[in-house]
Amino acid sequence: MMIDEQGKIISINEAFTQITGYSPYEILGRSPKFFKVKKHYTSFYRNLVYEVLKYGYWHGHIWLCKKNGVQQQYCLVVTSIEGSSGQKYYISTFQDSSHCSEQENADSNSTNRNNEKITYFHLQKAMAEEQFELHYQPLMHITDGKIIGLETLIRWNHPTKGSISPNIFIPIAEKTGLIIPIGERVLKQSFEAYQVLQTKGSKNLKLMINVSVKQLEHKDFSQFVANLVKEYAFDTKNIEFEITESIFLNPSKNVLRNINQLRQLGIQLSLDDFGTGYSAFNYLKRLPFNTLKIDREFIRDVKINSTNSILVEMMITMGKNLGLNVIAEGVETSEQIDFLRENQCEVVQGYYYSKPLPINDLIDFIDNIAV
Ligand SMILES: [Ca+2]
Repeated sequence: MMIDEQGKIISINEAFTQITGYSPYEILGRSPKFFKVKKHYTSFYRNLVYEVLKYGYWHGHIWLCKKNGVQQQYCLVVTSIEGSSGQKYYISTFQDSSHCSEQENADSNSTNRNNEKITYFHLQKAMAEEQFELHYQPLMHITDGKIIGLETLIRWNHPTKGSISPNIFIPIAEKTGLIIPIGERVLKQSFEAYQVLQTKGSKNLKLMINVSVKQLEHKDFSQFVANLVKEYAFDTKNIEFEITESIFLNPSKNVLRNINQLRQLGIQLSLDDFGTGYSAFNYLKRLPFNTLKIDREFIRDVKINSTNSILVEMMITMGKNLGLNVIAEGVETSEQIDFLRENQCEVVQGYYYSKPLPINDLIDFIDNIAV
């Protein structure tokens, strides 16, 4: 997490989101006071700030409240650095306290196991009580501002803990095997929503659905999809499955067979969160992808971070040279749109156009563009 001289959070990394459950949208621009918990006296925080300002460094244990309401102790290190024109920045990194000492390691592991058990139980309950909800984020063409498709995103509306990020519960769903029934439900509901859009007159939109490698490892996955395609009688060329780069780590026979069969069904494949994972560019030719989705991490500060702007340019050029569609994720500002336009990346997704919407709001959104 990076904080500027005015005490505003200006950058977080993906690990931060994974640990806390907060996305950049919820955190950027806020004060670190956001994470205060009652377990610490005000003097604790005052002392921390004093030491960072005086010595440029602080480390110690700190309790933080994650988005799901769970308070956890971390090892925090804060260091101050100076920017090129003399302005100060503060970098805070925190690690699970288990990394701090062996004894704490043992304690924390058993706590983690308990958390997992609770979450597994909660996930099952969430399925039974239909606490999952699908939202759909529009994919937009920047030259004419028309919608060309949508990505299905899952939410967990917990009755007491509120909205829980998929970053928190999908890894547990994957670990426990619950990703199979959850993924099936996501597919079925997405198809239903897509059918609604078609009856409302939105034909030929691209339907993009996130598919976990764990789903692809299941031997019956492509058969399940084939049955669904038959049931809904969609033109499969409009259906695209988003898969992350972890697919390249020793894909099993089942994964390769499922991918083949999905391709035979006419389903397109998209490489999701491109740039964050394992893929050396030459991996790209190994599996038959149609689309690259450039991860939001690169898009976010593309106008202020020259490394990222070079990387994004490269990704766009490379994707196009390989004959792939290129989509930029997490687009929020007109500056980013300008940059992407200059670099011929025409399809984008992000808050600049729309956040993920429930199906009825998506229908309104489409109607409003059409007017
Ligand atoms: Ca995705």
